[in-house]
Amino acid sequence: MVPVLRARDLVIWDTLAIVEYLHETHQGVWPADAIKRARARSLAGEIHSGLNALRAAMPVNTRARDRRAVRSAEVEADIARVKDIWTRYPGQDGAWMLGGFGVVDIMFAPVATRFQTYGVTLDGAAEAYQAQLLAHPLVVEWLAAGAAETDVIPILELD
Ligand SMILES: N[C@@H](CCC(=O)N[C@@H](CS)C(=O)NCC(=O)O)C(=O)O
Repeated sequence: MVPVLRARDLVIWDTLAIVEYLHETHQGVWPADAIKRARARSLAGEIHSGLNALRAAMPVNTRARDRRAVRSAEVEADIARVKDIWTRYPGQDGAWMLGGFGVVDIMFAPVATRFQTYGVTLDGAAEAYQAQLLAHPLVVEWLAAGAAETDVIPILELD
């Protein structure tokens, strides 16, 4: 499974374990302020272990467009929750989710690409945040790496 971080002899195979390792070895991974850090960890937790209907119905497929996902009531509720988060947090304290660009923004990037893939439209602050996230240099680099892949995973190719 991905993601995996290999750091010398160390292999770390869980997203939050990777983030915590990076936090212990680098500056600026989580917000410096304890309250913002707690909020950031709560939001990251929603991606790691929440928004389950959205994640199941809309597998990440960054190269695809105009794909149709079944939008059950549970999926719509998850989409509404993402819209709420993207309307409420960015801009409160700088352009990104909780101050500087960080873990929470990175963890929501695969949601931004899902909305592109499955034609989920946004408006207002949520739309602006999605566009800004998709234009971040690290996200652009990640999407370019995906575009260069030639493998296709059939179960992720919804019509
Ligand atoms: N707890 C793990 C879950 C990782 C996970 O589910 N990875 C998925 C993609 S997001 C994967 O690699 N799926 C490939 C597979 O199931 O074969 C984490 O958050 O890092």
